[in-house]
Amino acid sequence: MATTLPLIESAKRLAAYRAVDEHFPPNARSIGIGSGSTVVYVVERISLLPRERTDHVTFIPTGYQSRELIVKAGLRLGSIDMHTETLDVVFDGADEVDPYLNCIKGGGACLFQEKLVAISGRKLVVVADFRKLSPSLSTHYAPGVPIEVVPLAANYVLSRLSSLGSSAPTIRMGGAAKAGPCITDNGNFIIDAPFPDGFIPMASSSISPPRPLTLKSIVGVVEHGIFWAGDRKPVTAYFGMEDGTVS
Ligand code: ABF
Repeated sequence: MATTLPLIESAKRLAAYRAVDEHFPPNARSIGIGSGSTVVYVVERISLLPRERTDHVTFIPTGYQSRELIVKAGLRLGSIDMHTETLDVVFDGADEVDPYLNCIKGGGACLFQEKLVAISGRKLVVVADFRKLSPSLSTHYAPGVPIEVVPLAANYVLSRLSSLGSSAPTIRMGGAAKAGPCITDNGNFIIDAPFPDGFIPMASSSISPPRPLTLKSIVGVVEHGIFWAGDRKPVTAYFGMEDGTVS
């Protein structure tokens, strides 16, 4: 059965509403808000909460889009560079999630700030529709691993990624006309690096730890889009399913 757009949007909304209902703390002080279209429903649900639960909360964005979401919802906007305490919870989307809740993120080019905010939170709650479920990272999300790189180093990083087994690493083009490279909120490029063989399955995770570490060791790489559940506080995920359930 062809998956219709309304079905996908309904699945996103179901996941987002359930996540907020189960993880927005009664005495929240600071909440991280990720990027993408599913997180739109997270903010929608939060804005439906009683004002006494949200008026005193600072909402930390992960880029221009989530900043706009927070402001338009009339919620108090903060900024990660001005925030010192641990965030109560971070809600964010993902491009691909494996059974160990490892994620590929960065399809929206916000991965650096998403990872900075995620690592600053007590827990990360991922919200996604059923299309994001994957048996092993880099097998479903065709563009591959988004990697934020310093523009000057982009060609060097491309060559290193090829030597690491990426089949066709490419600099992501931006804008409607795709006339030039996509420029992130931090002034960098994004390289999308597909790894057709996926990641070496490990007992505790579906990705091989050296691979993410290897990516970070390439000169010019600012951050990569593999969010490895093993290296951070608890991760929870909510998937809106085609049959209207949430798993
Ligand atoms: C964001 O959510 C990005 O990391 C990722 O690309 C995006 C997924 O978008 P959507 O929710 O629209 O599927 O966090």
